[in-house]
Amino acid sequence: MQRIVVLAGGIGGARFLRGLMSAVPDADITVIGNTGDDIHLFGLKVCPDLDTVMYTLGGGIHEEQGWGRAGESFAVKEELAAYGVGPEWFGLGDRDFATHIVRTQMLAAGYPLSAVTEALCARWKPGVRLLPMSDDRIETHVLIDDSESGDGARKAVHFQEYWVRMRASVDAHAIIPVGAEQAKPAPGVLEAIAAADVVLFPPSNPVVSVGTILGVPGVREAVADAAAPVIGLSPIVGGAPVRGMADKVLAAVGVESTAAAVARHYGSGLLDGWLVDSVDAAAVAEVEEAGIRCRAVPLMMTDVEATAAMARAALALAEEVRA
Ligand code: FO1
Repeated sequence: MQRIVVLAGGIGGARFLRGLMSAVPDADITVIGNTGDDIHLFGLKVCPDLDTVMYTLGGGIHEEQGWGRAGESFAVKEELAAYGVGPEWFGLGDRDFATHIVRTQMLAAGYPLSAVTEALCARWKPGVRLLPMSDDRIETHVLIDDSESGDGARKAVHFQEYWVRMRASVDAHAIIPVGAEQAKPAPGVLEAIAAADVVLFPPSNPVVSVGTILGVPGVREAVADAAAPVIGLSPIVGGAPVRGMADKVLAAVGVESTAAAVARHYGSGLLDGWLVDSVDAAAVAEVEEAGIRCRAVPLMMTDVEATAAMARAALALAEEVRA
């Protein structure tokens, strides 16, 4: 059975996984999920990217939105707002609240996040092994101009505040994964990478999703040293992110929003192969000059079959690299 490890962010990662599972239903898939987007709200621990993968693969996701639960209601949020308790800009629904209550209760009882995630997945049966990148708390913060100070000062805001409240409308000067330096990979993460037949970077955000996972001490090295081919799919098509605001956080780390620049950002030390969209076919030569095998194929995840075709192309490129 083919062992596949996927480093996944939220919506893009989850949708890619659905295509991958349709392409290779018998594969043994381990997902290493980003937890840098995690946020503590109302005393509860919210893990957006883990939940997005769990709900998407488990059939509970709000399909159009890509995050949160289908058939959601917002009575708790409205009641909190009536007490003047926010933040009002973050949409936590009633069904979703239950997940965060169970998670927080288990964490308070002493279970690590990896065990809690396994327990939540016992209900959702996502069909993959979902591991948080770390059991330790890591929170991505974004350095922006402090518009109120007027003297050129900067301030750090939580990633969710930058992404959801501010819609990445101001420049990000730096991305800071608070806590990463002291963090350890969760149990099973390094072992899964070492035992993989192929490692995939889905078209997730290269900075705040895949980049944050690689930033957990030991993970980047494990991927670089993996015997398996490492294949990525570009989240940038025609010079712009397919979804989300990846261009803002790429600029913060000095990377242009092009498919080739993102491949060079990961580098040939990590990547063996890179898929760009057909519209970026001209970038293939540039990526190959950087020492990374590259192919141009359609990369729009319009439906499960189109996404499965992307996954098959990634696995075919892995075979080519291996040969
Ligand atoms: N994204 C939004 O654009 N607005 C929200 O209010 C929002 C709430 C939310 C609640 C739970 C959850 O699991 C995800 C949520 N997201 C929301 C998505 C999330 O902010 C980001 O898309 C990811 O963190 C980036 O991967």
